[in-house]
Amino acid sequence: MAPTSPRLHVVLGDITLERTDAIVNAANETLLGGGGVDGAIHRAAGPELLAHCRTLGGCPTGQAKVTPGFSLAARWVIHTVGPIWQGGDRGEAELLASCYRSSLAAADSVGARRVAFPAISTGVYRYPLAAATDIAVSTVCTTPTSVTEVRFVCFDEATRAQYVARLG
Ligand code: AR6
Repeated sequence: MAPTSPRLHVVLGDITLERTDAIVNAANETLLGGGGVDGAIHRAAGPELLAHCRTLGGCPTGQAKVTPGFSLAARWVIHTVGPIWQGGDRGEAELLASCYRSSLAAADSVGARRVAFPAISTGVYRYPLAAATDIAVSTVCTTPTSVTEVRFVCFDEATRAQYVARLG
């Protein structure tokens, strides 16, 4: 049977507290941690996550790699690397869409059915929020996947409002 689109939810909160199959990390190409949601996920997962990430050899922008969640409530962490916004003519939109597609494929590879996403690239990487939100929602809605539930976990009200405006 062909997979149907996942059910979509928008929540305000801290993604490290999500009790779900997999949370997505907005990482950088080293996969060795950083600030923002990446730092929060590493702190909450514990040092085993960094030790595991050291074995992965990094991750190119637009792709994703999956690890266990270690001390997190989530079983898996899907690490994806969003594009740094450079004005919009450096393939940023396609790379951001690729993050969402690759993360859903990574979820499928480990059988994760419920996945939580942060607003990839919209923090330190400065991707304009409205455009990033359009890509997040449209890509998740059009990518074939066995994931049944996607939660967009927003860290601030401005982000939540953007997702709500798109999802109704
Ligand atoms: N839960 C949910 N969302 C969060 C959390 C949290 N605990 N913390 C921050 N956010 P950013 P990027 C939101 O900067 O733009 C790191 O240093 C945040 O408010 O974390 O993809 C990496 O190592 C924003 O809406 O990720 C890379 O070097 C969103 O998550 C670089 O930052 C993304 O912001 C990646 O930059």
